[in-house]
Amino acid sequence: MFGKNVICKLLNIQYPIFQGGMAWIGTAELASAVSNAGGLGIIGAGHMPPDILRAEIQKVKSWTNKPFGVNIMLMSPFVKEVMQVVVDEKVPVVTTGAGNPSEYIPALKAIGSKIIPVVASVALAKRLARTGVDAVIAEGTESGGHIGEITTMALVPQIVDAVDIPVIAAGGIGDSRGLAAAFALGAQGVQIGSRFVLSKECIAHDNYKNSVLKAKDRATVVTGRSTGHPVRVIGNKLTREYLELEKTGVSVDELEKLGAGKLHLATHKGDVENGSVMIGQISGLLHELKSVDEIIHDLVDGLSSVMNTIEENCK
Ligand code: TUI
Repeated sequence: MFGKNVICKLLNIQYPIFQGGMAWIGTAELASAVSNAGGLGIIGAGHMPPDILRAEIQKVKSWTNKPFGVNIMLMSPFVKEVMQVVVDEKVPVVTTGAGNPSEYIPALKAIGSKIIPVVASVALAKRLARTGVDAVIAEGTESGGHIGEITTMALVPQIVDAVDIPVIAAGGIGDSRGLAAAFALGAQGVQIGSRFVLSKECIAHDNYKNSVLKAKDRATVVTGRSTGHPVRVIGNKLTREYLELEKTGVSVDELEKLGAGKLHLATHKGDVENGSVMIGQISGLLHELKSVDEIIHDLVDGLSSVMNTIEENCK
């Protein structure tokens, strides 16, 4: 299976399944486990300083000899330095998020990295396809963390029709049905975040995992629409305060002050009331903690039953 899949051939991986490069959560532990299981593990650089990122990359290199990636958050204050680290370390795959990575593409291509930006619109997908990126990740608004406006269902086929490079679907994919749906929309691969948060290898605090386990379909809210940087998180004390402040029309600076350090507070300190529990809408579907290996095998093994269901409905 997947012997002819263009993403598997492009990246030399077994399954066209990326683990979203989540800040503070996509550590060397999770990324190496996903790569060892045949997917593409991705270190989430988030706001990481360059020396910490270099150490994470070196850990992944010592824990797997399979391809892996780094996600660079383009709003990071260290973006230039972390780009230099991925170039120095010759990271095989670089994904980017939260912006336009055009200025960094020549340096990444020069060292042979595959560059696969996350996009949330057709316009940016088309612009980046012209700059020679290897594929794009079309991320719907169902995703956790920093998001765009368009749903995965609407975004993926529009991007598939607009570009002639491979498309990886992201946002709202949690099981084999989501994987098959992504293929049905024309994507050649998927990126999955929330499902991997509920893995044994993920180092997030138990309180973080438990609040994801408890989450139902309407558990998440979107903060930061007024700042132009919407973020999907589980509704809690912090989001109630934040959304109240947004209504009063305080400055972006004030809102950013309230948000600072809150992801780490939740992922590492386990304060899921005052911290930021970034997760996708699909968390309502996720009820179990499993190993990365089991998650990947469930996704792949479940495909044939989904195909049968599709055939039954088409008879
Ligand atoms: O980047 C993400 N998700 C993230 S990054 C993150 S770290 C963070 N920490 C604290 C506060 C806020 C964020 C948490 N989650 N996903 C990829 C993604 N990229 N989603 C949406 C976009 C995007 C949005 C606009 C990509 C490009 C874009 O275009 C800008 C332009 O110039 O056209």
